[in-house]
Amino acid sequence: MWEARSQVWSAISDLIDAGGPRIVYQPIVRLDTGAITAVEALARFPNRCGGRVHNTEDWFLDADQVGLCVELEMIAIERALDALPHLTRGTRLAVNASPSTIATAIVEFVHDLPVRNRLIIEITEHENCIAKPAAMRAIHHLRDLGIQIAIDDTGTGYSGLEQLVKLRPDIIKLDHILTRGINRDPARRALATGLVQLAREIDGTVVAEGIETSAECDAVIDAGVFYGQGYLLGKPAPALP
Ligand code: G
Ligand code: MN
Repeated sequence: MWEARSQVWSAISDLIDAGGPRIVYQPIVRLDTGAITAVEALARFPNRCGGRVHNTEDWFLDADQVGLCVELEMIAIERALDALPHLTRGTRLAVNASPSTIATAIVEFVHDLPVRNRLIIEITEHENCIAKPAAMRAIHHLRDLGIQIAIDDTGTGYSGLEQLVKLRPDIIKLDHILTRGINRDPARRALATGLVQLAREIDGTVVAEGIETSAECDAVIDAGVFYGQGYLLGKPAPALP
């Protein structure tokens, strides 16, 4: 057990020492014009760790188990921010961060960032953010600095309705599970429409994630969603779109 943990710890600290994960960028698009409004930075890892098959989520789960999650997220964010000076005018850069990282490391890091008002922080769903006062304080602070807050993967994990009404995020990202087949499912359409209405009330916008077909794209537009992301609109790629 101890041996296994120490192997995981070594694999992750080696990766951090080597500069962290690779970063790819995926466009977030205005659905009526096709214009790119933002780019999400996504971390990409070796697909094996110590002989085991490992996806991105496995790497972050392992890091969490050995107490390196904040370090791993921060190095991914630092690498992602390399793109900030190269972004096209008027586009924003979205990075992913868990409530623990937001509570402990992000504020200090972004404080001296010159173009921080072009940053979006997507809160990932693995922990309950609203139950963490330090994360909530940090989120207020980030907003005061001009940073937009998105709730990632809305509809799954902790990214639920209570979080939406308490955080009142600038951006609600509709999880791809809810976008998948939305053209064939009135229940998914009703959820999307409801979130659009909620977004209006809180002065936010909805981004539909994981749009793969034009039928899904048409259905989210019909539901009143303005922005989208997904393989149909642009795949994650090493260069900025
Ligand atoms: O958790 P988050 O929403 O930040 O992660 C997005 C993940 O979904 C990335 O790993 C990205 O590569 C993947 N992704 C992006 N667009 C699509 C899509 O259209 N379909 C599917 N299945 N996955 C997607
Ligand atoms: Mn995300």
